[in-house]
Amino acid sequence: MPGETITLQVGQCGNQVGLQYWQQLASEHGINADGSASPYPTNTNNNFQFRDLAGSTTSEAETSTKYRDDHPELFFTLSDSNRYTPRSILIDMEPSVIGKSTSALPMFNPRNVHLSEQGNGAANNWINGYKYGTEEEEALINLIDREADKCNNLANFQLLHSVAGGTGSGVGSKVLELISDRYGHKKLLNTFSIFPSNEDTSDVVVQPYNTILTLKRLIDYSDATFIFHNDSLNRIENLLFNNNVQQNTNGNDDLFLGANKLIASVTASLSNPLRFPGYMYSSIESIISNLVPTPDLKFLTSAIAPFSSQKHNYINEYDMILELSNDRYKTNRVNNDTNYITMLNYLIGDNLDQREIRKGILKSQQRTQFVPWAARSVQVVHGKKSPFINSSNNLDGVQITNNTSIVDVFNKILKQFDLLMKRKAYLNRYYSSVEEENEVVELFNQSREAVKSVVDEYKACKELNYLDDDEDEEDVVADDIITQDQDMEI
Ligand SMILES: Nc1nc2c(ncn2[C@@H]2O[C@H](COP(=O)(O)OP(=O)(O)OP(=O)(O)O)[C@@H](O)[C@H]2O)c(=O)[nH]1
Ligand SMILES: [Mg+2]
Repeated sequence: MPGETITLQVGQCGNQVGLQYWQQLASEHGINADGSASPYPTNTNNNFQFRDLAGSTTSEAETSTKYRDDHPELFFTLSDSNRYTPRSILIDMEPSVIGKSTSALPMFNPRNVHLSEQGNGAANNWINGYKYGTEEEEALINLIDREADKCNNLANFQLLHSVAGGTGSGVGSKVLELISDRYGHKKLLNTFSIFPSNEDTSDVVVQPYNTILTLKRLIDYSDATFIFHNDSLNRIENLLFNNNVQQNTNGNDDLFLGANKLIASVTASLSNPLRFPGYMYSSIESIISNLVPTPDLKFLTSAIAPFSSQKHNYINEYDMILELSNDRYKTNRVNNDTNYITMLNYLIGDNLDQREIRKGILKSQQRTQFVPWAARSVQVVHGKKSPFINSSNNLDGVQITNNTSIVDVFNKILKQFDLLMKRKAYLNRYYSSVEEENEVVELFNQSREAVKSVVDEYKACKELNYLDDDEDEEDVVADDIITQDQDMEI
């Protein structure tokens, strides 16, 4: 039996993504906004019927919790009065976003909400968020411990946040540190980290500072980080829904709604085999260990197949696997030089055709450029559709990969960071005295170095002898590759 997952949603982005995520999980398990459960449908002769306890006086809610084939309890607690509550902790430094979430989904436990008393937010400043998290350490740990105590067999913590603002980045970093300190060796810690739009100008000029500082904590404490890039999410949304996200927006909530649904879809799919058990993957640990071969290579990318497009109501398994390998649907940009380390395709549907899957795997293996030392393994997870969802698609697909496109993502951030740092632009927002200035500069330098080392690692992993344990040799390899890349640019 898999263990439970505790979610921490921090800051505006974390909580807005969190709302979509919980709405999706709730609908997949037939849980209403107030936490009450719908009766569990059973499939007889392809007609869905509600299981009934003939002659029993058992209430509808009890019936629905006793006779289930799914496992909502991995993500929800169930109260004595048969109400489901997300195993989630909601944190922000201003009240409006969480207020909207708890109104939309009263199933959230109000005791799991942590809000700053001042209520002004962290003003897009990692240090403000981090300092606040440090002051509130005890309250945060109490919340986390209390939720952990409710689990029989806690498997992992997952953090939803943006890396670029002040709260999700700064308080999020503190939360990672606290969890790692207390639970780190025993429990998995994974993050869903949203990266800002940086194609034109980033919407807040200091975002590269916040991103670099957050990345250092992700590098130090996370076991696996799923990266979502707002630019790529907008692009996929335009492709899927054939609209222009930038023009169809009115107000901040709508601006991110489509992107957040995409993130929620990937995040929910990840745990599909645990919540709707089949014969594959009985734990989150086994899924993550398939994706992350060494702790130095733990930044993951995903792709979402065009599940909502009317053109694609029916798609077979072969086509789905190929669609998922289409770079257009990746949540972070990849290019021709991208090498893959691991690849996991989730196909979620009923009665999957094994022959089509095998054909798809073979084709995808031929088309994918793997790093030379990795098993050229295109893996397929057979997910089950929720009996509560009456979607018009026969098959949903999500792909999660570990690949070297992270080099470009991180290099872009390093470049933006260096431009700011060279002129110490806006650096004074991060300190209030000369002593603090030195500390802050040191903190930035350490963080930059850590991010650069991940870039070097992902470059080095393209080599055949990457796994050799001769450190000197590895350094040489890294240098060689940098030189090669520079040559190519020229
Ligand atoms: N995908 C997505 N991105 C978001 C959302 N909300 C904000 N962002 C992005 O996140 C970054 C800003 O982070 P926020 O989450 O708003 O900031 P915060 O964590 O609340 O921190 P402060 O407001 O500074 O206290 C910007 O790059 C936004 O584009 C959202 O709901 N979805
Ligand atoms: Mg905010």
